[in-house]
Amino acid sequence: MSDVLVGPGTLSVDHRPPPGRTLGDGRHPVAAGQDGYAVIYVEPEGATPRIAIRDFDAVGIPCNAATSCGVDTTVGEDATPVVDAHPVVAALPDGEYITAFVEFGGDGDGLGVAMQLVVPGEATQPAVSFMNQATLGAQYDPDLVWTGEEVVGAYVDSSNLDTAPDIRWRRFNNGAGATEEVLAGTTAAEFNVALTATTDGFAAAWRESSGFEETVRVRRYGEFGTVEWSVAQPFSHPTALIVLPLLNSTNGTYCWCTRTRGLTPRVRATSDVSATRSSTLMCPARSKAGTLPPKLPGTKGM
Ligand SMILES: [Ca+2]
Repeated sequence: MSDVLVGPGTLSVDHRPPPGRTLGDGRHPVAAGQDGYAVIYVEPEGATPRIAIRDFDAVGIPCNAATSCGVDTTVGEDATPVVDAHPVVAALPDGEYITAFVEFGGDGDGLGVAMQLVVPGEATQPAVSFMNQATLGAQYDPDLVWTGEEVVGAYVDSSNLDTAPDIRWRRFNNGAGATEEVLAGTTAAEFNVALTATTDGFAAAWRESSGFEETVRVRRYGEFGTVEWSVAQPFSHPTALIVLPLLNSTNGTYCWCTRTRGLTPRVRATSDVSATRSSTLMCPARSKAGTLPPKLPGTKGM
């Protein structure tokens, strides 16, 4: 194996360091499908930050013009991405990718969540549309998932001034979006939503914060309705840095990483059978070069 740059290498100009690239904090900056996988990232240092996607074939070879796949395709050329665009991507079954990112001004009021279909190898990409329907104030931090039948998107919404920040979600089928719905809209602060496909639908996990109390909630939308459960964050702290819910539903186990300032990062898991079965599975020691982290039970494909 060898490391591969996701985009062309750039040189320094006028003794300034070359521009950098970041994956952002989106839950799914990488997506794999039947034909390969793609990485979406931000080049934040231009007058307008640039979002780009690089696709690889099924065995990991970077696609290029010779293989008729896209090379470092710009996403959102007709939009205004922000530095904290936190782009995400989901692979579609026809070799295309659906992307989402945060941009400014395009929805008519402040930040909004833009979506764009990416067709590898095409010189002209489809136009941007918007995931959010309510546009008042800021909509940001999206996630996307392909369920096998449709695209589901979710994002943080601040259009309801009494309860914001909330989380809304929306289904998309063949490019048409259904009416958006409130996924979490209490007076607590809901944020950091993550999505995953399940055997009969999808599941969402998010953080809920009220005062000094914090809870991770998980809701599963399936063939037989919805199931929701939650787990209090035992390591909640006012200076907690971030929680990244990492969902894996192959065996009903849902994991996330808790990173709290001054404490060891922890990976926790819960099952939709019973929230009381949640437990701390791993407290990773400082990694040694060449040492793989221990495997979590049932976390294949996260
Ligand atoms: Ca807006």
